[in-house]
Amino acid sequence: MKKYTDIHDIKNINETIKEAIEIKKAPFNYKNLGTNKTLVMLFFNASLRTRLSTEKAAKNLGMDVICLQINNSWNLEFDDGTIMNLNTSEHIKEAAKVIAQYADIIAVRAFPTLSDKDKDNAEIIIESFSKYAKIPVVNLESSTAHPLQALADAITINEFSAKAKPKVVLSWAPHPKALPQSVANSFVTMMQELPVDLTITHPEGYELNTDITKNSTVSYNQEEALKDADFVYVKNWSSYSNYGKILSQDNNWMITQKKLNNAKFMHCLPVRRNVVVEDAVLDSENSIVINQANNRTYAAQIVLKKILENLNG
Ligand code: AN0
Ligand code: CP
Repeated sequence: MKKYTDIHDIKNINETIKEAIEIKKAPFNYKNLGTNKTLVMLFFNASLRTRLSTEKAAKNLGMDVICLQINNSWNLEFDDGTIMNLNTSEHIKEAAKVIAQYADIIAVRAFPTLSDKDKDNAEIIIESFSKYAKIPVVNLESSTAHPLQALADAITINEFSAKAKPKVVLSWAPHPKALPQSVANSFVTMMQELPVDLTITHPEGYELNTDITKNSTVSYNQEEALKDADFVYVKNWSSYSNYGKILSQDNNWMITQKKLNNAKFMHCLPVRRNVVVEDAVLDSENSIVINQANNRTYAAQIVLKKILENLNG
């Protein structure tokens, strides 16, 4: 694997899920693979799971890890030809090339603006790192995607699935802040690659990018969508058509124990209790959110392993 900015960078997803489950059984088996290799992680935004699980994964493979919270660094310019006499101190052309002197792999978290749709869709930040650093880039959640989360979610569904083709429902939930579509986008893209029966449910106006949802089933009726679900993945996102806007905070969309029935509850975390989902669900046996968080390590580890194998030739 040359990079992991997109789910489709994985050649065989079902095979990769199985490999990740194998690595989970013996996480230190490839301790020599990352010797004398450095992962630099750059965070433009907050993180708990991604920051810790990716570092853990890299260390399991014997890598060195350097982490930089980019707001403690210089403000970067991404536009070409700008007269940089305002807020930005350093251009991405220099910054990316400099980081590549210290890193063998760069991992970047950069959330969308949620105000400039074209800029967000162009994935300016992650694409600029790829373009100028010329070393493998790993997406730690970008403007439109969170592919490591989706891989961890796929591993978790595989582990908990009792059926050959489980019914998986992605349900929108209310949230007081405008959030990216990234997690939902990557989850949908991943589910489309797996043997699952996917239904997406959200209020009108919350349609995801149709280039992503393609022919997936979409329903505005949550109750109907949740019927006979095996896995219910809950996530808020802001409107894509009315870009970045909060159109509804209708708490009838919150997930309750009654709505969940016997399905497994999934969420990428962090989650707002009693806004997105009621306490009873998170505190029940049906919640597998901690298993998902644990699998973030093995998702990152299988991805880094494949990139290192490619680097080592
Ligand atoms: C972010 C989001 O929705 O994309 C990160 C989730 C992993 N969530 C929040 O900012 C609450
Ligand atoms: N799920 C996830 O990516 O969590 P963090 O934002 O804490 O990294």
